Amino acid sequence: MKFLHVTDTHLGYNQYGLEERGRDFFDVFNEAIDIAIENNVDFVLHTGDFFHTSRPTNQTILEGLDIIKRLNDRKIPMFCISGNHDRGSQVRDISPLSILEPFGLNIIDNKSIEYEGIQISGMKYISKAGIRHFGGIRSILEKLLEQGKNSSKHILMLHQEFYPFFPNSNLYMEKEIPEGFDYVGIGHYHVSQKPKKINDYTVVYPGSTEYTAYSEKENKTPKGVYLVEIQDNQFKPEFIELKKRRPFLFFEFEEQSFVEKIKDIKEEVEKSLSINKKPPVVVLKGSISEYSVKDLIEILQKEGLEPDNKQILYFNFLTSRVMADVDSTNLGMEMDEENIQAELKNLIGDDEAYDSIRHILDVLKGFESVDEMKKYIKEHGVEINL
Ligand SMILES: [Mn+2]
Repeated sequence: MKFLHVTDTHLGYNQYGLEERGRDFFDVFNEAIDIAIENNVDFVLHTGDFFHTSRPTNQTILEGLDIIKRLNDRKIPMFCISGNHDRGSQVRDISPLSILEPFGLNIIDNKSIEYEGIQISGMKYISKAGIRHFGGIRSILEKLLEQGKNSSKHILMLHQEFYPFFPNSNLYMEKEIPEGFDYVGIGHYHVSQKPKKINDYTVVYPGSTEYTAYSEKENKTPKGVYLVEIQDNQFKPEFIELKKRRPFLFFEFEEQSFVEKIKDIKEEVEKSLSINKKPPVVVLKGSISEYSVKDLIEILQKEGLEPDNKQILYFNFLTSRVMADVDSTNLGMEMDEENIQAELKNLIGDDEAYDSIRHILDVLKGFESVDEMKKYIKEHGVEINL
């Protein structure tokens, strides 16, 4: 018996507003499916964030259906849970994964099923505010464990912020996950981890299939999936690297010697192009005081370095201003959702208040207009269900 464990595919994420980045997420998801098919697996596990948003575009839904169809054609079922990105607002709408359900996707949100002698349980992502409300997740997991008490092979699928991967989390695996499960597959943390034995179960974090936000730590670990063999009630996970991911090249620079960096950048880009088909994203990190990001881009252009989809896909500047210039703080900083959340957390300064506000924002994201929101509040009051 064999299965493939993939997670955090974030289908539909056009990072930096680029369609090419959207294609990248689709490419690596398909590469994972290729691996499943080549290895003749019995099923595929997906531990959340199949889609990047709870409102994928029609194009993205079609791409999701394409993935499911490829597996259906080979009679390989996929078992999936909802992550924080694709669970739906919970107030206004259901998870977008439900669209794929009639076409064969098996959603294991807070339930347990038996498949060819293997018990498969899953819990959809619960926010920090939700965890406080329930007083942890152990009681939910105990109920799932109970449903598979006669099985010697019990898989648990989770998408949660466990300590120490999320240093602010107070969810501890040893405390929250009861003994009795055999394989605990977890999504949400995008940096892949070596399988680890905790209590009597094996914990596996495959990590995301692509980068959703650049981090140096993440760039040092390969992107991939786990191929898991079940032999004599033992789970044997083997990491398989995904080769179709977009290469990211990282450079730290000093403003004064920026021009000198260009030689390094050119060399590394060439090296990357000789190994990878895809032109790289070039990440440039440094402090600036006299120049703006626009100035730096002009310097690069003069040297013939320009994003053109042949040599370099995109320049991602991670810059901070050294001078106390209020208007230009973080100029050019990549303001994606994770950065905005970090800024907001800083501003609020209180973890609990931040979690509640983030939860409310998540709910509000599900409304398409202010009128719609007003109507909802009028009908239901302002109490927001966790
Ligand atoms: Mn994710």
